[in-house]
Amino acid sequence: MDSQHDAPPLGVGMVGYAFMGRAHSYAWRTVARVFQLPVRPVMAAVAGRDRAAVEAAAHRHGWAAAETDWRALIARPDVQLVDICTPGDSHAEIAIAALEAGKHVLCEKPLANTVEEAEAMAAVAAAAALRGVRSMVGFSYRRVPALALARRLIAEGRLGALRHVRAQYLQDWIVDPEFPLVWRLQREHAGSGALGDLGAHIIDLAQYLVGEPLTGVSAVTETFVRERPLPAASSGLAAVADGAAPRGPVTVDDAALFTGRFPGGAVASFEASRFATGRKNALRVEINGERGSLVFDLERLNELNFHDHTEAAGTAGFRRILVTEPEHPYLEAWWPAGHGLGYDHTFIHQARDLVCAVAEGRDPEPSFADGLQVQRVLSAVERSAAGGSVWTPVPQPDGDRVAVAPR
Ligand code: SOE
Repeated sequence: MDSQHDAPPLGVGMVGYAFMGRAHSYAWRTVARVFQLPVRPVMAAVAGRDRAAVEAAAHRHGWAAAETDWRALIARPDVQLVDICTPGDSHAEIAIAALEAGKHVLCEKPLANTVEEAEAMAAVAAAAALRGVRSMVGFSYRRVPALALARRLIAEGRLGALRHVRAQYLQDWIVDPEFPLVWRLQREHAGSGALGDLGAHIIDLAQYLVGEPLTGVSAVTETFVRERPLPAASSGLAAVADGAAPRGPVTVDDAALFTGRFPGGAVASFEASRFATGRKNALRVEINGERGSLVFDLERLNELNFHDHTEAAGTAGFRRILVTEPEHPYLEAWWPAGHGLGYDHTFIHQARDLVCAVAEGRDPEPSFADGLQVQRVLSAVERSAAGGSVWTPVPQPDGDRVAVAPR
């Protein structure tokens, strides 16, 4: 019999089953078939408010049972790990309840809608960790093999002292002003707009790749379309004007642009937008150091471009590393070299890293403390933009404010 079948079970319960829930379900279904794991994830139950819809989702995505109340899901004895795939306004309540009930937690990004919520979550997570209860934030792009390789190369000093971080995350799905006012465009549900949804990813990636937290930011944000038609199912958000379809205010940013500084001296620029026509899911990062540069583009996610500036100038230049060799991060379990991976694999790698940490009694990364740090940057960006792009320090993980003024 396959050793996986002998591994002890780890019951997983998931809350929410929309886009992220589908991606996570796929990962939970697949992870033990690809990686040799010390525990065997069992898809015990999924929770959602609508009984018919959640039962259909359970059936379709492979969950053994369905619950209509997330509290019932947490209380199930066959659930040891709670995977939170809901909008940000419910993350804190669900995560704290699960951790206090002794259940490990995977929480989708951004960790919360406010710094206060994230602080509470990080405090509960730190206390839970002392009891062996683990928590992790779903910054899935850390699990792109090329980006994990970039991290490895930077940590090995292959770029030398870092000078520039240039990060963009661009989409275009709400360019049409008639696109409805979905939850992602409402501050009370999403916390912020492109900033928290897309900017959170590139903030986390930049901090992960550099290995340092941002010390401060200067930002502009913009909401290009300020009113949108209400989604068919919602009501009570706005008045009907002269027989027109009811509309409601967009209460989040459509785009956020900001600069930042790292303690080691690198300067950074970030751009997150849902209005970059033609850009569907374009996440790009370039890092320049004194000894070389790295470039990553999610649309070519099996590749990492590397320029070694210590090579002779006559032949130096960017070269493409095809990140599909067995020695590359995560690749030992996949296909022969050259047979690339995709967006979906990042969620499988995330599930693998989490269950290994749980089984081995380690704290996984990114931790809730890392999620809190990203939340502090998001908040600093909003405060900077509101104050006319004023330089805004980011409180540091040790609690001290690092007073870094722009030079
Ligand atoms: C937004 O469109 C979104 O789905 C993000 O919420 C995800 O985190 C990202 O992976 C893809 O884009």
